[in-house]
Amino acid sequence: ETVVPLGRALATAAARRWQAAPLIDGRAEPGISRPVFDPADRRRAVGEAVWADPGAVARAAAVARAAAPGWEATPAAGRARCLETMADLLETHRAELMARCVRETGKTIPDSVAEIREAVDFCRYYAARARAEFAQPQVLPGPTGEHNEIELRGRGVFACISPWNFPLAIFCGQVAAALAAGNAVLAKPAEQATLTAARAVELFHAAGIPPAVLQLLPGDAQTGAALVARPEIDGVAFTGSVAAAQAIHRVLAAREGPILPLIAETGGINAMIADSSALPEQLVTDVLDSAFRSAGQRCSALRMLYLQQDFADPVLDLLAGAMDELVVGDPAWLETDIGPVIDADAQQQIEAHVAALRHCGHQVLGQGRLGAVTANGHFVAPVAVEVGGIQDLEREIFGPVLHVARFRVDELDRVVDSINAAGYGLTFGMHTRIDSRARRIADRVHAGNRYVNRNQIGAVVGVQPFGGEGLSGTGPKAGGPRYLHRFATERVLTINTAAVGGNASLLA
Ligand code: UN1
Repeated sequence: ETVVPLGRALATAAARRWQAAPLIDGRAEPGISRPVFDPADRRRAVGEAVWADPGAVARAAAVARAAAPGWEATPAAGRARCLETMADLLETHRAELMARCVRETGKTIPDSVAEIREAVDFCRYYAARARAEFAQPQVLPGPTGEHNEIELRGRGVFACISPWNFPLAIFCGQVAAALAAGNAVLAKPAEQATLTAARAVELFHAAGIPPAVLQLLPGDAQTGAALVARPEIDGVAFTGSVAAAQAIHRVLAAREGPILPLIAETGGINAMIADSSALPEQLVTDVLDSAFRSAGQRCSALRMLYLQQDFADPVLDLLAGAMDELVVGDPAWLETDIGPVIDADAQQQIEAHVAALRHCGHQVLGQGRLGAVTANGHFVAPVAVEVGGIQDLEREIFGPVLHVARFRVDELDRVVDSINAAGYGLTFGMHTRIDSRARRIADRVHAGNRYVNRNQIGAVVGVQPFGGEGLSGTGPKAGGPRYLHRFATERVLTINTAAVGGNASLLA
């Protein structure tokens, strides 16, 4: 296959050549095709998607059920090799994948580079975990005259339901984990990110994953509902909103038959605390990154910044000045800091939230620079708004909106209590030069990923395993050593080696 440069790949979007359709046993199913619009310019269709109806979901589920035992029986090293080939293909096809991330989901060029890197890392990391843990049983110590071993095996068929905000990284991460653990996969990408997922599935197949083992079901919540209701599935991996995770949980709970695992990675109302020993320039840099990178459309993003009151004014002055320099514009331009938000609905919700805070007299800082180019897209200027504290935020606002509150140092523990009381537990940031305080506060905060004196986004696969507690997710963490266990079942084999006649030959 020819490798296309980024410029040509971006131009392909204008020609509407990108397609997504239900891919069942390697065959694209026809159906009503819907145009997919560029969030940076809603007049521009960048491709077309056919959504999977309940019939397509049922056909794919039957194919997956039949294919699952063969994939489970494929040695872990063979499964791992396919994922390593996939990682190589992602790198070879970097430009065209980046173009899809940019034009389909409005990701900036740096964010699109990070997408590819994270997708590659997930494939390689889970391949390595499969080789380490799934290749052979682990012998357990026990009494003499007895042999005990434990092994990890695939569960069967996994439904992987992924979000639009990491159209390649999380899509590939879920799929790679399920495949590495020995499962057949029914992949349902978010309705706003089907074109990127469709290309990823083609590459998985080119890497050697059998078409019956990985099938694509583009669609919306109805497609997802049809999928989680299928009797053929043995588990669900979901990343997205808390409300959608709870809905899936209810559907699974109402089913007859075995109790199925749900791996849920959901949202957060993530906080950062900065005391007045923090370095203001470092703090402002990290706040800009954490709150506004990816237009704030990360579950890890900073939403609630607590500043010690005796240095809040100078920090807010610096922050407002820096925010005014952020360039909001076409994500394909290198100088753009903030691209569009995903769609009209997202834009409207964010704008309504900010308008409501303004209406209640909250002070709004910083505007960003909205260029003329933004008139036809779903662009939102970054803002920071002063509020009383995290208790004023009813839900996660998924956009470039930072909330700020001031605290006195004797209120520090109360601030931590209110962060914990919000019920989420994804990321947390602490900026201080008092080492003992950093550790003490980090210890008290219920959050899966805690960061000291740096930004609180961009967890690196295998280095910072990522995932939350409470309303933020079920764990164990993606990109961590135990993630594949959620996609697997454990089997123990016990042999009486002292039995009359001897069973030692069973151990051969
Ligand atoms: C998400 O936004 O859905 O650390 C999760 C980070 C990313 C977040 C991914 N791993 O910023």
